[in-house]
Amino acid sequence: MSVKKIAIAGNPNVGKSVLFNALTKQYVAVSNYPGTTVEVSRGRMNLEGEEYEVIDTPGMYSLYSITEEERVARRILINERPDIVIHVLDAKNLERMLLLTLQLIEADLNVILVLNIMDEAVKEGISIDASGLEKELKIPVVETVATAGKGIDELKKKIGGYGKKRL
Ligand SMILES: Nc1nc2c(ncn2[C@@H]2O[C@H](COP(=O)(O)OP(=O)(O)O)[C@@H](O)[C@H]2O)c(=O)[nH]1
Ligand SMILES: [Mg+2]
Repeated sequence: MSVKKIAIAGNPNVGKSVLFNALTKQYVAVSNYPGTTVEVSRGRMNLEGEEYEVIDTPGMYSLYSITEEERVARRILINERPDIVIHVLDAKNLERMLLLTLQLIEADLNVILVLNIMDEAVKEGISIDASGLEKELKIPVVETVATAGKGIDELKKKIGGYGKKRL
């Protein structure tokens, strides 16, 4: 059985690595991306009998890369063609960060949108119509608090569902 690939992508400091650790737990390998000094972590996750490789990609603001980190992230997304891309964003900065979601969708990637740091968003009085966003973007959307493990089970369900429907 072939191993499906999941890339976790998004701006720096949105909780990608916390989410990566919540999904993978063990068998994590950290190495420099070939020809660069940028470190990329790869781990394994088993979900409903399906084996996945999970990749924690370097922070990126745009798919049209400027920094070496962004170039590595782009190469992983475009050259490695992961089966699923989890776009993690900071729910407090939803509008600004949705641009990258749209770029990922336009690049024909299978995107799951994770609205992370919902705890702080709620404290700031921000409420998000996640199901409206799902309908509008036509991709799965999950609200999470990665540091508290909230929403991780729902994310796993969406990953499993994506596997059955689209891959
Ligand atoms: N309050 C809150 N902080 C979070 C959450 N997820 C991540 N963080 C914090 O955000 C910071 C950046 O997380 P990290 O996973 O390193 O972000 P990355 O740069 O996207 O990999 C860390 O201090 C985390 O503890 C969350 O859901 N809520
Ligand atoms: Mg990180």
